[in-house]
Amino acid sequence: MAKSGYLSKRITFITGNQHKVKEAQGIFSHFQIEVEHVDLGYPEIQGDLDEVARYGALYASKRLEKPVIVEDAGLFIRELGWFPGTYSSYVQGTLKNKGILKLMEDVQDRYAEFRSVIGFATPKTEPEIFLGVVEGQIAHEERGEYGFAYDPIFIPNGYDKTFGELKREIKNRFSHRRRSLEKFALWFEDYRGD
Ligand code: ITT
Repeated sequence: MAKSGYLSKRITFITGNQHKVKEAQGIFSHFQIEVEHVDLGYPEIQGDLDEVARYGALYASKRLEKPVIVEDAGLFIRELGWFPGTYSSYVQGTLKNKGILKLMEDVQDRYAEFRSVIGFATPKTEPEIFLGVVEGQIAHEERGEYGFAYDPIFIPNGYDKTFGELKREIKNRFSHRRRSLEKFALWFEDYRGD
């Protein structure tokens, strides 16, 4: 997939989440992109994933004075009005998976999707946005030790295992983050800006 003959490129990934860094390194290894991780922290404004990523990327690129990516992600459950969505991080720290399973106790329609939005910005240009989605179902119980956060309760379509039961390499083949990062990587390979 990587274009041979191209020099490797570097991108700074702003996140406080080590799992995201490991996943990004695995995914970018298919391209000639090296990841520099910076845990800078940026204000997460109230808004949809796009707005959060746009704002965060611009803020971080201006602070560090270089091009950066940030990622905003979440689990969206249809029957719960797409909750927890942009509140995923907060809900994971409060209700946790057990609380979500309780809300879903007698629910038939278990459709859910993980969404990931990468925001890329430089101090001088408007942010670019890359969306990745993976569809699936909410399990009836937590299963598996791999991954993080909602992985043990999310069964991707086409599988009978949760993300928590799938090794990182497998999740990385088709996860929401794979899809958003891959879109970004394909675009970034040809990016000639500063
Ligand atoms: P940042 O520093 O990058 O913001 P974060 O963990 O706060 O890291 P988000 O704001 O993007 O990340 O919140 C997304 C939350 O959604 C995250 O904390 C998890 O609870 C959940 N989530 C996102 N991607 C996930 C994945 O691949 N598997 C399981 N849960 C995920």
